[in-house]
Amino acid sequence: MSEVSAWFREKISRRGLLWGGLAAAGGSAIAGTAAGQSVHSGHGAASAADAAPPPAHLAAHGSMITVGDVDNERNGFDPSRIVTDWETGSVSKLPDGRILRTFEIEAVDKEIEIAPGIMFPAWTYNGRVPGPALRATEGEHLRMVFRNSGSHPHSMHFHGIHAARMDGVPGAGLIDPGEEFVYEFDARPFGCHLYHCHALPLKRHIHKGMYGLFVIDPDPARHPGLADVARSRLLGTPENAEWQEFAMVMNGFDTNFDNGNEVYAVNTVAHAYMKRPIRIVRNRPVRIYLANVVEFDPINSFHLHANFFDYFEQGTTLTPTLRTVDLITQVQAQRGILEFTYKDHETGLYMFHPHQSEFTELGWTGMFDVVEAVA
Ligand SMILES: [Cu+2]
Repeated sequence: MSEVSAWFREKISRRGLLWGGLAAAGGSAIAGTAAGQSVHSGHGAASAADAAPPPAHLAAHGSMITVGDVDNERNGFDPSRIVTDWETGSVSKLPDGRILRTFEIEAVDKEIEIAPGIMFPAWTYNGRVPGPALRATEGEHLRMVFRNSGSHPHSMHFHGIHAARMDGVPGAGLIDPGEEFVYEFDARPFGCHLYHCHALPLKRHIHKGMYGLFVIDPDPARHPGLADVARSRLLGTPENAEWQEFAMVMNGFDTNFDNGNEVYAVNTVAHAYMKRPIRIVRNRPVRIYLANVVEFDPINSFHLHANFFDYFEQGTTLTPTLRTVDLITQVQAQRGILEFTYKDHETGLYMFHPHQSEFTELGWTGMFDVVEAVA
């Protein structure tokens, strides 16, 4: 058989078996771990302030999205909450007056449900995938207290600037189960960064779920020419409060360990934002912190429907690196900030998805529900 036809047959089978009405089969042919699991239905997703109720027509069979609901409560995290949930740690003052920001992160083995009835034996930071979206301000001193309660040696490798001995491997090295290590460094440069485990085999440790956003907001005092822009990014300022900010990590899951993904998503749960669209207020600007951590596939992308956005590659500039685009591509570990508004649009549902149709159909697609101001 030619390579091409084998490839085609495989794509058809993974898509056809999992999605649409056939999902009632429980996905057991797709996910080894899902064999014998019943399809979960009737679990209402925990309500989130920014999540709209599922549009009836999308919940129907045959709409090319997963059937049934993931049990967010059992997972211990809800994509509708993760998308706005920033972890800011605890703050104290150093003797020299600078801010010390401390984060506590624990590696935990945990089986999570990534699509209705499809369980995945994940390795997590703080019991969630992606791990907590860490957020700090440029110039602060950061202390990352990492405890490994998992079954394998892990580490934390931060994208950012730090000493060799604070690197997640080599440098600090691997942290064994039961051990603790404290990573310490200053928060720089500002931007939309990433952290992940650096244990080998790297692709396994990453695709099992050990990654998260690491956002460093710009300090307006350090950017006099663009202080207003910097303030709009700085969490906690009135200028920032106007923005609707979302944390999105594009990820994928190899459920049968064949070095290919069977399920794709943004923030882990297939089609979560199709079933519960992300509500945005029409006349307020939107900012997305977006990272790609998909393993096995070289690139991912983000396409916005009916609109265009400005893009800040890696988030390390205060002026856009791309203007007026409706699609960006990201290789593995690439990330950036998207800014846009729907203020001149009519209200309604606007889709976002990668432009790799296969990823879209296998779970990575969502909707914004653009509404007038909410009282
Ligand atoms: Cu690891």
